[in-house]
Amino acid sequence: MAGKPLVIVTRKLPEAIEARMAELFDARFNRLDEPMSHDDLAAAMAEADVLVPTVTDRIGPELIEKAGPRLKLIAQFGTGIDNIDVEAAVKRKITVTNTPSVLTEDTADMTMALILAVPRRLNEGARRLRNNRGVWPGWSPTWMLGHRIGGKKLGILGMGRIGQAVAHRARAFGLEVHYHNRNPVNSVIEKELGATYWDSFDRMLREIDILSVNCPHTPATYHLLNERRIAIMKPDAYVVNTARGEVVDQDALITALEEGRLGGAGLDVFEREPAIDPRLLKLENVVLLPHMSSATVEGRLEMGERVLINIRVWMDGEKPPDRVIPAIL
Ligand code: 8YV
Repeated sequence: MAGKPLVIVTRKLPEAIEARMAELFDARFNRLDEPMSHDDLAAAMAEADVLVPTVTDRIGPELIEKAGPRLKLIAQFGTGIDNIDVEAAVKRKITVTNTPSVLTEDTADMTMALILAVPRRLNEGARRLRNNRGVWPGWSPTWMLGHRIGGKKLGILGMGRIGQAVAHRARAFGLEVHYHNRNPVNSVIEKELGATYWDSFDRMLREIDILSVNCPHTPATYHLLNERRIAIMKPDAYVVNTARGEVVDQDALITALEEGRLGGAGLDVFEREPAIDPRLLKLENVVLLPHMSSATVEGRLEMGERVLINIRVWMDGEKPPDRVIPAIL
């Protein structure tokens, strides 16, 4: 393309990334570290050649409809793209890209941290000390007992890049790996992970001790873990979610936890973020994190680099490497 494209970035990004963007593009940044309002987003989309949004921007069909004729690329800073109506964008000949792979390991690390933290009551123990200003009764044979990780059955919902990275870690901790996915993964990978494929999510749920949600949020995965399915899980099973809140019916999960029909939960994502249901805050056996599984300095820089590559390749008139193809195509 002739001249520099107008690139509008909706959120504050790492300094080094913004500096590089300022060199390469006619870049406009959001100086406030807050999501843009709907109107500001609409104004940005009316004007820009490239929009760089994040998970906190809801780019629905009505915003895409109103996009200006110059908008040709939505280069999401993030892997999940459930905040963008990709189908509507592609119909308007707007390319959508994301930043896959670079946050796989960080997200899997945090998933593993939750898989350990919930059964071992890590957060609860830490809170006891902190809330009592360091006063505790001293070691006891029966106090703060959690449950052993090794030998338990982990069920991974969604065996993509992150699911597989979780499986690798889980095996090292002696967990038996089970998974449900649209299709089984390649048999070599399956063997390497020692993973058992379950065609039926329901049947897997009945067997496992810990469920890790690692699939994207799509219309097909919305509330995949619903009231009926929670009811067939073991009453002492744990649910860990570092994917998207919408994959789990949060109300049903809370009710099951309140009624003691589940052992606990580790949640990094929620339905209706950034709102946190106050009932969750009252549950001892729930570890809550503020959507921070991919939050590492290294990861954020690599995400920014992916965004830069996608924009530059698009500027060269080529197809950006991380194009998101809607399911219908
Ligand atoms: C990102 C995420 O940081 O990439 C994702 O899908 O959920 C996050 O961890 C966020 O999406 C940034 O847009």
